[in-house]
Amino acid sequence: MMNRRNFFKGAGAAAVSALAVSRVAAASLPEAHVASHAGTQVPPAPPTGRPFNPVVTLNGWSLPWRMNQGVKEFHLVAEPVVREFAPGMQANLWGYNGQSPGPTIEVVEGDRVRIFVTNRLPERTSVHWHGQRLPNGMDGVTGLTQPGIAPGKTFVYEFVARRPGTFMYHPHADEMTQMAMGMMGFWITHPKDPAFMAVDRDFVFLLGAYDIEPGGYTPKTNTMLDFNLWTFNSRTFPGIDPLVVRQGDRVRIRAGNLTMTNHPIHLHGHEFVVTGTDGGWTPPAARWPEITTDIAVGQMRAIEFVADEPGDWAFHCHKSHHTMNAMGHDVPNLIGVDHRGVAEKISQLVPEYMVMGDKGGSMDGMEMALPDNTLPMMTGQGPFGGVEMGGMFTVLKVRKEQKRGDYSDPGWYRHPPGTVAYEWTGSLPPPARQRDAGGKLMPLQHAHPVQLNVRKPAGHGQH
Ligand SMILES: [Cu+2]
Repeated sequence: MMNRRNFFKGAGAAAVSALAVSRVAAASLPEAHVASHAGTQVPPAPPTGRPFNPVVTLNGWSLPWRMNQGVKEFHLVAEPVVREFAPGMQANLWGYNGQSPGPTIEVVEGDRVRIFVTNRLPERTSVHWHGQRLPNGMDGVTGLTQPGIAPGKTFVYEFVARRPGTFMYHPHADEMTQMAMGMMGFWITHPKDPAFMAVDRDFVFLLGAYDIEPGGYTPKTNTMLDFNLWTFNSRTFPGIDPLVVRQGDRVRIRAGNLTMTNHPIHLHGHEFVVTGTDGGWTPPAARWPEITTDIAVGQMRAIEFVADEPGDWAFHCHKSHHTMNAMGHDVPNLIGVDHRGVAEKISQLVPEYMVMGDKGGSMDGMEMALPDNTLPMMTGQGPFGGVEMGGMFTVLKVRKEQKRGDYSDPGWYRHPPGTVAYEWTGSLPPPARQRDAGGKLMPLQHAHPVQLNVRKPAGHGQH
């Protein structure tokens, strides 16, 4: 169960004064829309303002607005939230309007935009509109271009969305803490002409990293490198929704990176081109085909491809530790070590001792008792068994029968007969095998004896 007491302790005073503010400003503040579940919410066609093709935020949503004398008005509320990373694990994060990441803001090139930002955090904040052309005083850098927004206060940002493209928003106040707690969101400025660079499906998400002790609920905000939860939009596989598309669709996926490291994002079964970066659309002559594109810290990338190969295609970060969940980083490599006999002896001393990893790291089929509120390191059941993935991993589902605009999960792919890898049970020719270990330069002299280094548990006396 969640412990909500600690969670609200710090924010209590802020919540009270925020109430006072909203009473005073009730007449002029637009409604602060809130999302309470972590499923992908496909936005409707824009009800007011200029037309555009909305994006689909993976496990997220787009913030509704109101038009006020030609100005598009949004209301962001910075506040503590509870985010489910995947079924079985929730975290105390900070976010916007009930969620981390915050809702996606969608506007059209040339729109005058007014954003009310209410701070319900226990400390000051600000919002930086990452990548935008705007008046300097609207850039959201606490101390440099504005005072911090104190708890309970509401600030107004107003500018014209001059440049179409892919943007992010995040605090520029106590950033280490606030971004490590999940404060970030996506911003799309659509082109004036809805036909420009039009695609059939346009997905967006932010890359995230958290360090949450197994069994814990709150990220450790001082962590610089050793994170243990790697997320798309603060979700980990199998909690990340699939990217569902119709065969033949032109698909765009936009991702932004607000973690502390780079993420080589990799798509199976298709080649894509990078059509957009932080700075805008990539000129067609400057695009080249790729299957993996690295997204550095603070960057955004838009990739595009035609989804012409039906199937369930893996889509993930290619750092293999980023497709794993918490635990297991400090374990020595025991592949090839024969534990027979040893395990029994150790078990007499340490009753809960368990041999791990002598045949590789596979956790498939292994039932382990985990602390409450923890995700298995590698998880997810597919049609052929355990997928052994976590973290930054999901599936691009390409289906012929999928209707235009339908994002509902079609289930697992049904492979045509004879198109799945299968077990060979006939006779085998002898395999070709390299036997010359050193080549001409360093010929193999003799077989080396195997050296085994034994580690002793720390603090157990002499060797
Ligand atoms: Cu990664």
